[in-house]
Amino acid sequence: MSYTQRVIEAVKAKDPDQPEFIQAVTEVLASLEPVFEAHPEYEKAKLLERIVEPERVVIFRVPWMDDNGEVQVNRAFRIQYNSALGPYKGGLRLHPSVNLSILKFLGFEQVFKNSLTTLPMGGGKGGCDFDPKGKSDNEVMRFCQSFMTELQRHIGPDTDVPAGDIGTGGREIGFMFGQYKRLRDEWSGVLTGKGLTFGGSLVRTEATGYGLVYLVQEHLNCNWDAFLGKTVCISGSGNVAIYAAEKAQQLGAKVVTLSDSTGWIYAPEGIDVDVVKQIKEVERGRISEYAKRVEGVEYHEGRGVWQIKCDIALPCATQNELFIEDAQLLVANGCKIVAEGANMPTTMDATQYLQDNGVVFFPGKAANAGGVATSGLEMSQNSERLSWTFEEVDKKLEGIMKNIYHAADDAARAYGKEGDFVAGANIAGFLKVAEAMMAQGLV
Ligand code: NDP
Ligand code: 2IT
Repeated sequence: MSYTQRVIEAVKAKDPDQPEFIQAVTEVLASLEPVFEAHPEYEKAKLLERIVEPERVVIFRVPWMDDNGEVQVNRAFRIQYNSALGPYKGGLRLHPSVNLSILKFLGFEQVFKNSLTTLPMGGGKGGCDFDPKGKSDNEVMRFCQSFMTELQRHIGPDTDVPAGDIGTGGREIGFMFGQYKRLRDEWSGVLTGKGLTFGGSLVRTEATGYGLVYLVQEHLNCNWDAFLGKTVCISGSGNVAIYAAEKAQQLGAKVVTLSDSTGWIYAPEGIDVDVVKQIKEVERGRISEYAKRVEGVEYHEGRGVWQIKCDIALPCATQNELFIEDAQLLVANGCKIVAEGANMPTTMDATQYLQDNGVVFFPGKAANAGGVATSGLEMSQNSERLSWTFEEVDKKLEGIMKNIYHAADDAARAYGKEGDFVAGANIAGFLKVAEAMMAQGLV
């Protein structure tokens, strides 16, 4: 058995109850085989055994009181995965499904994603099984304050810098920042995704979706092609989905689908992003509302966006939302590119099927890195007590995404896997972390 296979088996034996974590480890390690053939010193240093184990995991309770005066208790986590490249960096997910397996998969992926950005950021992830849906602003505030009352002991601008993820947007980051500042008596860039009046960066809201489209655009441009005239299917209707749709349409594509956990819409003439923003960002409503407000739009309960014919598919909702049956439909309908706006939305067999059938596939750790990259730019601006213009940040974001595309492309070629952006992104992201860990000794 190869070194990578042995480590995968060891992870399965040690954490059999963590399916998402096992999936993420398997997907990364399986593509690293050629790296260990070229670098036997990594195996001797037990680099993989160290890399799959988080440096630290904090689990804590979050007690808070709801609007009826009833006590609620949630379970929260912060996974400080790897600090070889910089302070732990990664989002906070607020969703009832949150557990150790999901956060370990996200933290593990984040290590390599952050490495690909070329900015000095280690990897981390956190969150809580709290569901912000249906809660009042006051309940969300009380939850965020209680959550930060414990989390503040473990984070800091040079230690660990959390940000948003599913269920955590500007409102939640604002409440958390306020509580951190109050408890520590310190204004610092300890969180990213802050409001623009208190240290947030322009473009951070748009960054993940825009970055996703910039990366695909670079691929198209390198192949004498463009977004202009393309039909795009997107899943989700949150932060990533909305700004992916906005940028794709700015570049002349037509985005025809969006979804949420209740249902999905098909808009043959293209989505009106302003209407989606009003429903999702302002009213915190359901995507079904869209079909009530815009003529000629179908709404369906359940899942189903991947059955719509498209050139480019951008899964932007959550993990494991694009299955082998969906991959078969996409291929049958002539889809040419799948790029992951979400983290690990495509199952392993679906990814394999897409790649085997000539679809160019961009994994999340490359394609959605624009969000955390812009968080890195927010940290830089906070450190120098300055804020850059929209154009400046947007240009830097575009440059970083182009760079990630070529880093993944080059690494794939260098290791005999031309066109395999999964292998390329994993190898390019891993090598930098590996080199840094080797240089820093046995820690
Ligand atoms: P949001 O909370 O803004 O939106 C999430 C969207 O996905 C909503 O439409 C939500 O529907 C849907 N969704 C969430 N969970 C499920 C589920 N279990 N089943 C079906 N639909 C679901 O989150 P983001 O847009 O920020 O995040 C989306 C994805 O992108 C996640 O995988 C996240 O990790 C990833 N990501 C986010 C970054 C960021 O900067 N925000 C950066 C990089 C990656 P509903 O409202 O019904 O729950
Ligand atoms: O998955 C991700 O990269 C994020 N949720 C963004 C993390 C960040 O620190 O901006």
